[in-house]
Amino acid sequence: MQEIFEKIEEIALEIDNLIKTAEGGYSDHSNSTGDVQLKLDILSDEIIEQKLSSVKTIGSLISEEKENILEVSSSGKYTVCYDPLDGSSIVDYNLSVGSIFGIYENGLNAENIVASVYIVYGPRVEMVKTLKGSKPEHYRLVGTKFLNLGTITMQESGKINAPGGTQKNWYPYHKLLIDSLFQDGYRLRYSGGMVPDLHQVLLKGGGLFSYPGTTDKPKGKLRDLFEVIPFALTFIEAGGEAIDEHGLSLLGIKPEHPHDTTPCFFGSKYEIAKVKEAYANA
Ligand code: AHM
Ligand code: MG
Repeated sequence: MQEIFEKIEEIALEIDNLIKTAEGGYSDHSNSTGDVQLKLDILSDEIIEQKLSSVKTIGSLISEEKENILEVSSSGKYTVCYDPLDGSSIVDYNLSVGSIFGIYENGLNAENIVASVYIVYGPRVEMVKTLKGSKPEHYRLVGTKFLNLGTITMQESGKINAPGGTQKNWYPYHKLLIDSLFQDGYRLRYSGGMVPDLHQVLLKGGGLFSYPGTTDKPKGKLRDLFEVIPFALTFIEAGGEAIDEHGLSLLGIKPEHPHDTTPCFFGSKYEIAKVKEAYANA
């Protein structure tokens, strides 16, 4: 596992440099979900594949940007699933974006995730590393080294509300939930990048990030293996919660296909209890 973490640190430095120096805009290609890929998506994906395919403990790699699983070593016990550059719709407008990694052992179910790492490329580059059973560790890039800033623990409740999805397509009970949080004094914080948006909820110790099922996308938008499950591990180990639209832990989901999506809610305990209440009779 240590070698995987070291490679991810090298990847973070390279992708950070790429974001700052490479050409923006779209390529001529689409990914497996049908999104037109940015040039930066393709280059970031290449960096990760090249760095991780030499790690002997990794058996296979699955990228959000590719349809197929890449087998890299027959002796490797881990599968690493990654979103190379999350935030395609905002990176060219100079908002913060991220990379997300989920490390799985013995099959691609949420209960088999053993570690997750995400990197935020913002005014600073930060990384959060979570091993199953331990508190998430928070790092900041200083020069070319990641400095450990300590562990992350969430409080019982927070003050921010990050509601994803197109509002005109929200179900009425979801709108009631979001409106009630604002009525209670919560402040809107939503950039359109799940990595910085969730990072903010975590570091502020509480609040809610939601990406619900909507009338046009009943299964939500965010992908299980690359986005939802890695962040679920981080939130739960930090003492928060991460649930689906049935109020069940996101660490129980069993994707049928690598690119499946699930409606998802991440937050501190108080706000997640509010989600369960709002969705109970949905
Ligand atoms: P991407 O992987 O194509 O970048 O999409 C994922 C992003 C998340 O970071 C973010 O939470 C969500 O899409 C935002 O979607 P929307 O623009 O519908 O709010
Ligand atoms: Mg993404």
